[in-house]
Amino acid sequence: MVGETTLSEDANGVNVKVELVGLSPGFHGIHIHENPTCEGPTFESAGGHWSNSEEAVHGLMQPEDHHIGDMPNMEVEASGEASYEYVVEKATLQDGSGSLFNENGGKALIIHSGQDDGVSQPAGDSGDRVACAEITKGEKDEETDNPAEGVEEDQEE
Ligand SMILES: [Cu+2]
Ligand SMILES: [Zn+2]
Repeated sequence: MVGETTLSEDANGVNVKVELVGLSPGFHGIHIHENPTCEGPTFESAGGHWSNSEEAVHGLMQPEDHHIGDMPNMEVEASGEASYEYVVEKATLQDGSGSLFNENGGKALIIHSGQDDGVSQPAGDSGDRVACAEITKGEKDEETDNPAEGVEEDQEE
């Protein structure tokens, strides 16, 4: 897989754009996880979902507060290509409440093997972590290689 992630400040939060090729067709869970660390092949190093509230639970379909890092599924076309865009509300690339650089100095964008059902804990039953991009301040064009799975993802801010 080869992909590129672009993050930009939006009036309503942080705009997350992902362009990639080489992922299996269908729906894939995609979230912002709490640590800016992508160590393959399992990417457990990225930790759980980014949450800035004790009460938050997983899933955009939850009636109560959900993880700030929860996002809708990414749809990959039959060709293996995907073009994804979503604005993460209450998030910011600047300092202060909801900053992606609070706590651990950054975050990680993770794509899963399966679909996020929007309600199951802790991650929507979306399966293995198949791609990871580190989100850190001031480092552009960072690449994360996973020799074990041939995963490669570029990330820009
Ligand atoms: Cu995830
Ligand atoms: Zn979540």
